[in-house]
Order: sequence, then C-alpha cells, then structure tokens
Amino acid sequence: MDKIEFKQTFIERLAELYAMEVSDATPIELYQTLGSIVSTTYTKQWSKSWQDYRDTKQKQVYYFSIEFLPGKMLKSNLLNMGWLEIVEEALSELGIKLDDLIEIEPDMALGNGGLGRLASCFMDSIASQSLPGNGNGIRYRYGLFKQRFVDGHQVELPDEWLPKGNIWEVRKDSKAVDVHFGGSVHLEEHHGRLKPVYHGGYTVRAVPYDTGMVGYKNGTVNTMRLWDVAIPAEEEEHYRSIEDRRMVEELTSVLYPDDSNEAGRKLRLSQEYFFVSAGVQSILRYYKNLHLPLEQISRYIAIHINDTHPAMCIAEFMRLLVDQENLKWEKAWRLTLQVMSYTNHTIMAEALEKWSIEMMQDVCPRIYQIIEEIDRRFVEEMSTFHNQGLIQRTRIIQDGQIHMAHLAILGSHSTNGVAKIHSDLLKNVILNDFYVLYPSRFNNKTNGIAQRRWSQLANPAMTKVLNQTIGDSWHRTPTDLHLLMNFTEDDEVLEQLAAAKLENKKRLAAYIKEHKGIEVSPEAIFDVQIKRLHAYKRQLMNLMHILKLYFELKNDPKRDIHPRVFIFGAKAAPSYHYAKAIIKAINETANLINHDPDIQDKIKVVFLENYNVSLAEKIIPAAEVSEQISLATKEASGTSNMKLMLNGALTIATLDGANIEIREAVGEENIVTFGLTEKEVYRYYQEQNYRSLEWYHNDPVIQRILNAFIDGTIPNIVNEGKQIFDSLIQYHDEFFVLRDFADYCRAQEIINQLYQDSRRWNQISLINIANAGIFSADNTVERYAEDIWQIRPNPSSQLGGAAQHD
Ligand code: Z57
Repeated sequence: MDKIEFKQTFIERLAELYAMEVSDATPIELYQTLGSIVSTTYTKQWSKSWQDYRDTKQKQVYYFSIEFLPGKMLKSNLLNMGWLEIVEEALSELGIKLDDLIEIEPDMALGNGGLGRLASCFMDSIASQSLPGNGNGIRYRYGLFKQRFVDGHQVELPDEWLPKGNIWEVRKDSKAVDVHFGGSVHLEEHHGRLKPVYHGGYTVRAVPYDTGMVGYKNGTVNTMRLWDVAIPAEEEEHYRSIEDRRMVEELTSVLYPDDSNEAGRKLRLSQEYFFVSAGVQSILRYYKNLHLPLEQISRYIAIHINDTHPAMCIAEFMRLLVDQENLKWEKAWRLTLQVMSYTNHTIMAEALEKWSIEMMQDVCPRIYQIIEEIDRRFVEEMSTFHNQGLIQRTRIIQDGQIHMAHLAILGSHSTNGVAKIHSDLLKNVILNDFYVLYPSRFNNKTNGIAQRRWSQLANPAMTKVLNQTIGDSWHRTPTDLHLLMNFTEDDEVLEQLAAAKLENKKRLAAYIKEHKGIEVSPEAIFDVQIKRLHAYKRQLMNLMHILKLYFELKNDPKRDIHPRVFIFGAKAAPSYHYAKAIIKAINETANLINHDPDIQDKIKVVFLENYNVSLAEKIIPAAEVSEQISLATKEASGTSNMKLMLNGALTIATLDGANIEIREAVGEENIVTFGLTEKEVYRYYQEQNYRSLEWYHNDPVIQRILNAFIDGTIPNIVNEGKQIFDSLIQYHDEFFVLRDFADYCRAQEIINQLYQDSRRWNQISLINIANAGIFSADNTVERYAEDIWQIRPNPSSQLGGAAQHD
C-alpha cells in the first residue's frame, strides 16, 4: 500500500464507519478508523498463517501464561506490517498526528511485570521468526490496577480497559469449550478399566478471544488466545442465584496484582485451572481434527508452561488422554513428558506455588486424583534406585501440600532458567535434587526483549542515527547492531547519538513537568530505576544514596557533582505494606529535596505514577543510567536491564541475573558493577554471620541516613520510616542493603566522574547499544524453538523461513 492509496482508504473507511469527514472526526474515531484498516489488512494473513499450519500439519507451540503484557498494539502492528512511515506521513498530510491516535489506545495490562512482559516479547518474536506459536491465557476484565499517589501514598484504581473498546480481539463462540469445577469424583470399573464418575460441581463455558500477533514484515500472524468465562445456555437453571452468577463472572474478572508472591487463594487456583483446561481441551480438539494417531501428538504439539501457574497442564493433559481418549497411563505419561516444557522464573521461596490438598480437591477433584497418582508412581518407581531422603524432598505432595514446581519438573522434558546464573543456581542449589535425578532436563535460556519495540518504536531519534550509520539490517538481525563498534572513535556519530539522547531527555522532561510539575534540566544525568517495587530489588538502597548526596550538599552546597535526576517507576502489590512504605518514603524525600533551595537543582527525585509499558516507552529512550541493583542471586534475569542498555544507558549493576551477561557483552569498562557476589551471599547464609547492626554502628554515613527515617528529617513518614528502619536493624536486613551500600556509593561516584568526560560517556553509550543485539527475544525464541519445542519456521512464510531480507 502506498501513501496515496492509504489516504484514499482512510477517507473511505472513516466515511463507512462514521459517515464523517476527517475534519469532523474526533481522535477516537480516527483511531478506530486506522485500527480497522490495520486489522482488516492483517486478517487475510492471519487466516493464511493459520491454514498453513493446519494444512501442512506443522508442529506448533502453545505458550501458556497467566499473564500477558502487550501494552499498546497500534504502533507495533504498523511497525511490523512495514507501514509505520507511510501511515505517519499520509496522516500528517491529512492533518492528523499519528502520535495523538496512538495515545487513545488503552494499554493491555494483563500482567504485573517481567513475567507478563516477557510472554508478550516472545509472542512478537515467535511471529517475527515465522514460528508456528500461540499464546494461551486469561482475558481479565480488569487489568493491573492504575496507580495514583495521594499524599505520597500509593492508591489503586481499577483498570477498566474493555469499555473503551478493544479493536484487536475477535470473539470465537464456535471455539468455546466447557470446564468443570468442584463436586466429587469416584472411580468405577468399566470394561476392565477405572473410569471417573463425577457428582455435583458446576460447568462453565470458556469462550476464546483471539488477537493477531503480527510478525515483522514476514506475512506471519499468530494467535494469542485469551479465555473469557460464560454461563452455558443449557446450564442456565443451575445458576439461578445472583451469587452463583457472580461466582462465575469472578473467574476472569481480575488479575492478581502480586508479582513474585503467591496469595494462595482459591479463586487464583480456579483461574489457573480454567485457562489450563480450556487451552488443553482446545489443543486436543484441534489435533483430533487432523486425524493423526494420538501416539504421535508430540510431533505436532508442544505446550510450554510459563512459571508454575499453568503447571496443571500436565495433569489436565493426562486426564484427557486417560479418561477421555482411553490411553494407558504409561503411554499417556510418555506423551505428556514429550509435549510439556517448563520455565522457572524465580528462586524466591514466597513465589514458589504450593496448594493445599483440600483446596485442590475442592476446585478440581479429578486433577487432584491424577496428581496423587503421578506422585504415587514417582515414589514407587524411585524407591528401587534412590534414597528416601531424596525421594521425600522431590515428590510432589508433601505435608498436605502440592508443590507445583515439582509437578512441572517431573511432568516435562525440559526445565529452564532465564539467565546463566539463575539456571546454574537451579541446577546446583535450588533444584539440585531434581538435577541429580534428571540432569538432561535442565537448560538455560537467557531472556530477551522485543528489540524493535524497544528501539524503532520507542526511540525513533536513535533509530534514525543508527540507520544512517550502519544501515537497517539490524531491524531484522539485531546482532548487526555490532556494526556500530566500527564507530567508537567517530566523533560525528558519537555526537549524533548524544543529540538523539538529549532530544529524548527533553521529551521526558516535558512529560515530567506536565505530570508532576517538577522542572528538570535535560543537561542533568537521567538515572532510572523502573521495575516492580520489591525489597530484593532494593529501591531503598537507591533512596539511601540519594539521601547521602542530599546531606553532603546540605553540608557543602558548593560540592561539585554533576546534576542528576533520579527517576523511579514502580507499582507495589496492594497488600505489600513494606513496598508501599518505600514508595511513601521516596515520595516524601522527593518533596523534601526538590523544594530545598540549598540543593540548587543539583539533584531531583521524580517518582512517575502508574509505571506501565507505555510509560516505559517514554522513560527508557531518555535514560542514561540503568539501576540494576538487586541482591546477587535474587533477580532471576531482569529485562529492563536489556531495554535500557539497548537505548544507550550505562548499567550500574550487581552481579545478578542477566547483568552478568550484559557485563560479558560490553566489557568491564562499559558497565559499573559493585556489591556482594553470589558466592559471598551464600557464604553469609552458610555462616549466618551477617550483623546489619554492626554496619550501622560502624558507619556514620549509614547512621545519619537511617536516622533520617525515624527522626523527622524526612517528613510525614512516622510509621513507614520506622518500618523501614526496623527492617534493616531489628529484622537483620534480609537483602544486605547496609552491607552493599558503601560499594554502591563508590560505584555511583564512578558514574559521576565518567559523566564529566562526555566523549568517553558517549562511547560507553554507543558500546552498550552495539552489544545489545544478543538480548533480542528473536534469538531467545530461536533457542527455545530448536532446543525445547522442536518447531521450525513456517516454510511458506513470506521469508521462506530462514532467508531473511527486507
Ligand atoms: C515475575 O515477573 C518474575 C518472576 C516470577 O516468578 C513472577 Br511470579 C513474576 C520475573 C523475574 O523476577 C525477573 O527476574 C525475570 O526477568 C522475569 O520474571 C522474566 O523471566
């Protein structure tokens, strides 16, 4: 489609939809019109992709995730269709700013943070690599809450994203399946086999809403299928009371707002079984329509379990094969192992899912029976070869609880971590017992990001410089960013990249002014920490360093530091009081510092509200310092570290998660690391000799800072300040904040020094961009495809699978 054609189509479509002319239409109508053109265009390719997969019986992967976090899709779809520039120009000739229409779309926020965003980055890359892959999840009516600050406190507002109209989804009533909950099950003998007989309980209908996942200029459009719940027409009489109906509606009503923390609620377990059962049933129905032998299903189908939330896939698949398809247990189990694979995303104990037997019996009694049988056979089989201790530690059911990670590992052929250090910790420490039993199941797949969204889409200024300097092969082959390494001494390129950064900083400064009323200088260092608020991520340590600078400037207003703006974006789980206390403390400190004339604008603190994908797209291109300061071993991978690096920020990092691989990629001179190492952290655990109180007593700087939390220096945080102080002293500073603090300050001073030499700084920035290509999710999903899923690019995609040229 060329510009003239597009303008014609746009005018016609607007007339068809609204009987209007451009000059009369509101931005919403213009947005709907553009969205309609985009979706009707890719729909042809969508059904073509789908038919290709079916007709040629290609193996497909189904990525089961309880969260997806795509953000806005209009610009991404335009980019991937290759339409972005033409549409931008054409609209502007019609007097319309594309950016204004983009703002209309609500963020699709069906996820909390890293886990959900990773799933969406993978959806983009799977389609962009012409891989046959589908998402499977829940269509929550309310996405992650909207965050507001009231007197510095986080307040949560519901995220009603659907009434605004979701133009990308297609409801498919004909593909609905029924899911049974509750009641009881007993087994009866039937022709020599035990068959389940269900009593009571209730059946709900799962109705899919499909969304096209548009690949990058390759004609591939895959499907993200999200399930909504409905009351089946023929079951109406079972749901007569309002209470019963409400119970059903509740199933897909809200996303649990806890990241890396398990609530252990019955509704959550019901949500898990709902999307697992609906997804697995629809996969099996599809497979049976291919008329292939069930014994060969693993040649055609792979199911991926994203964290343990969908781990019941294993039991549900067994249920369908054994109860419905009459396969023998042993055969069904062999197929299940071949089909299933699992990714672990955390070693934090509080995030590892366990369900009580009673609750699971209550929600899905047949699934419980099957898990019990898997567990029984495991114990029986292992008893001849292994010691009881090992068996008891690895079995699924222990002390009345079902360990979902154990189910996921024992019921799949692959378990992977999400960064080298994380996968090694799984093998050698956290899951070592399982590694001893099944060493070949364990592997690493370092996370990756949707490169094009986090460069071309979010950062057009930098993109322009890169295109002029190294061409545009990096759009499809992100590792071609390495061509930039030829320009480390090229002053013109260094200046141009710096100019692009300055432009982005000015835009962010305007956003900050508009939304917070805070004036920040674009000449200051933009220092960014954007991620969920969690104690292990140590936003508190960042705040303590800010306070240190503040006190130094108060003592000596002439102290020469380069002006810095500390930017935070973070939501806290509504029930996570400690995290909320830290939000309050940051907000009050911001108030204190930003209004103190003694500081002369040398430091500013900005906590932007409602951090989400769209806000990330505004912050990241403007960032110069990337705060990745979790306690070593705690952050499985991190992904904002990759996004910020790609946009030329210098990372200040602990040796945790993917930070380690970033250091390997850029070299030690182009990253600033500090803090305890993995080995040192584990030594402290072993010797149990960390005394945070001693670090407080022996360090007057730490004393002055911690006292500020309880002596009124930071105003209005009487309770929060005490809670924070106590966490560090009385409760022994679980995440070694005091232990790492001095080294963190040393690292921050290095950054301050480096910034004085702008050429050196610009070189570091360039080197970070140049080496970010390996963190493209394109590469990551390619490794999953080859090593775990055994799927290949669709040979009839517009790129013919492997040959990839624009
Ligand atoms: C979540 O966002 C992550 C792990 C979890 O177990 C849950 Br629940 C939610 C995050 C990790 O904390 C990050 O380190 C990682 O980069 C991300 O998952 C994607 O793997």
